[in-house]
Amino acid sequence: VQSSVLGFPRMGVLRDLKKATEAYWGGKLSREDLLSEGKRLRLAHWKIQKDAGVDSIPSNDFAFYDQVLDHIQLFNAIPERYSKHGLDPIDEYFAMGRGHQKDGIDVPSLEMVKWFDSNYHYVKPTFQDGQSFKLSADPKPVREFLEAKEAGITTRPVVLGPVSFLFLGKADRDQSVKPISLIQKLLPVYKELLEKLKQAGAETVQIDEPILVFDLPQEVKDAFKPAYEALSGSSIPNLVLATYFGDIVHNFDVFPALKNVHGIHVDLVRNPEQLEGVLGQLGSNQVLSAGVVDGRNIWKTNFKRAIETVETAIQKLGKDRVIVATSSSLLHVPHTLESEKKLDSEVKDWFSFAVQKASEVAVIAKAITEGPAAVKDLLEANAASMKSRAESKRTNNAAVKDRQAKVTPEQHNRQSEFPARYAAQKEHLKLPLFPTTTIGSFPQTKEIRIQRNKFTKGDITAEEYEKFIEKEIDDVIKVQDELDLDVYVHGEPERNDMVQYFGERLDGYVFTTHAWVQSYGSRCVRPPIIVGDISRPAPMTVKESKYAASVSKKPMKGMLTGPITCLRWSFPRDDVHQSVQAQQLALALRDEVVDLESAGIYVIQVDEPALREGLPLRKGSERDAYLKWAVESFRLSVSGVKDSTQIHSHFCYSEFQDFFHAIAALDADVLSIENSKSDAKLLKVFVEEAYPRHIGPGVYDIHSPRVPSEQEIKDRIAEMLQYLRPDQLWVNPDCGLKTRQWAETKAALVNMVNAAKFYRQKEEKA
Ligand code: THG
Ligand code: ZN
Repeated sequence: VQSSVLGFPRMGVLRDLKKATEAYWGGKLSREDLLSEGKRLRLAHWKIQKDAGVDSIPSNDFAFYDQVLDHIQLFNAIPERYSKHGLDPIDEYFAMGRGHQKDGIDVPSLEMVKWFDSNYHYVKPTFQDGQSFKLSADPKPVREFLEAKEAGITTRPVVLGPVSFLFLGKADRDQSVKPISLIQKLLPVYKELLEKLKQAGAETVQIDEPILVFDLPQEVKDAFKPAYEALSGSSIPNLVLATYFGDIVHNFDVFPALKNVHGIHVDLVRNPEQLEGVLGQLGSNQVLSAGVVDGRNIWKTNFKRAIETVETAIQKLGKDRVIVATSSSLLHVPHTLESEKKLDSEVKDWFSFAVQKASEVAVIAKAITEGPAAVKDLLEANAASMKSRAESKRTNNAAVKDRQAKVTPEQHNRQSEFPARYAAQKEHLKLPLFPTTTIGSFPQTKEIRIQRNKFTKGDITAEEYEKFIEKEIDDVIKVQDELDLDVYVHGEPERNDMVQYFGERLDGYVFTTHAWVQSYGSRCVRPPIIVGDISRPAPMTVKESKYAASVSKKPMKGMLTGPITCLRWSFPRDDVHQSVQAQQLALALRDEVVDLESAGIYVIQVDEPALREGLPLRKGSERDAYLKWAVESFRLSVSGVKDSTQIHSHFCYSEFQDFFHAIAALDADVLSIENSKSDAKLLKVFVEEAYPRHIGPGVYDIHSPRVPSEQEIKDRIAEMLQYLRPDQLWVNPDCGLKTRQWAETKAALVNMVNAAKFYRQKEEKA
């Protein structure tokens, strides 16, 4: 059998690509040097996979910003507002990815959205009424295939399939075109591309149609037939059609339309149970690419189990018709475990990052092709790692399991219903009408990053760092005094990424030094890893919040990240259901919430920005089950406090209509939501559903440095009051202020507080 990798991370060992692109954007690296850095990385990554023994090595998986954006340029689906300036192709590309504000040009970026249920974001294609397509002059997949060929490596180019490319896009603003209706116009361009690849020497192309894991509208399903009839024949390379992040059983009616493709790839890590059905659907010559090495998580593959899965397929298809593959692109895992010098050797032995996973597919294929004896030592070492993990003390914590067994239904409920809580909070907090607050973070200045780095490196002592943080807190409190806000925050100067911050303070987690994963463009995250049962050895945020409360004359808001977000933005365990891990996190956070209350913090915000992205990709029972345990874990985390303590939560998106009941079920006393860019009509759902609690729809957009005028904010509040009661409305920006500068932050907040005061006085007179 052959081995294959569906895509490799492109950042490089030390986030080389991030550094190069950011240097280029900052004018510190030439275009030529940027392009050659891209080439160096591609060659390095092909070579790693070749040396690992991978048979089918991907090309065109590299992207300077995002692989979907590459296709927008490849097919010339570039809105005119980007193309009309005559920018160099790479600058036009970055303009779509991140906007362009210089040389007299001012265009915002295209929209960026989450890639399926991952923490990666892709750039959403936008189509025009009357959209046409044209293959770019020097098509990137062909160029990169030839580049690899020249280096002596024959690759399997990866392209996003036509149906997914359209379905993952949308009509451009003010346009009404239905993307899928463009299929006939798009196909000739795909055909031309595939023919060019064949002429260049590509025998096989990986064509990704991951949307097959969704529930698809009929007209989208119907588009597969003309698409894959057009993309077949002797002038076209063999196609391996790849799906991932779910099963495709519900879309088996599309299979007849795929009869001309050479092979089908399925994710057997996420959905091993689909194997049997898929085997039954394959045509008599079709190949199965079996995704048995997890592309989304960092766990070492269980060779025994993977080999058994592949053998099941071989029994039906024979060795020539099965490929051993990663479940998805390895884009979602860090580059190499080799860089982790500080990881405890016990746990390090359980992990596998992209470089190691490339070896895993090759070893599994070899074990099958040549027999287990050929890789005896590797199989034995793997079995030993599996055993070590299963039996480790780090994995199992009896006290945590015991506590989980004792969780009662009442622990998910506050002491009283909202009206009684509100009465107690009113008495206790004495907040005015239209209370003003911010979402948590204040600008993270260069100085903060410098001091944090010094502390991490040991250049300053813990005491010096603590003094520095206290001074930063003093400063933001002074600012809030001057602004006359009503509920203060401490500004979070001590935190880097919030999930990383909490992961570093919880038992059951380990964290890495170099394990970065691309989140979007040049931005990366370093997810902490959940290895075992989670518990909280000591308070995590109480020191800073308590200090802040001690120097502030108004209520101080404690700031926590909720259990679902901690779970989803970490690498979770794969040996325990996610609901169990979420409950463990919830219990740890519950203790933190109670400790904050005991320390005199009576407003506590627990954020769940990842709640929505965790929704299973298909509607139905799986979604309902997720929402049940997700909501329960949030409620468990916040319900240990008195009625007089006010629980807030914040959501970074305004598309909550389809998911309103889950948000309502959180039972948070105050909900702040990102609404500043959307129509206030979206708030109608709160009226229709008779939502009783309090809401702070963002009154201005923090994603831009623009300072909104007082009048603008007043107008915004007026719109909101068409839907929300005056006693229900909070006034706040639409998200944290971490990425903003101080000058614009203060100016905007002055206007915001004045606008709130205007309505407060008006209401008091009435
Ligand atoms: N944390 C985590 N995941 C996330 C977000 C987060 N996923 C969704 C969304 N927020 C993604 N947004 C970002 C925003 C900024 C950065 C990364 C993801 C970012 N990263 C720094 C960089 O790449 O330079 C590194 C940060 C660090 O030093 O820790 O700026 O908020 N987990
Ligand atoms: Zn937000």
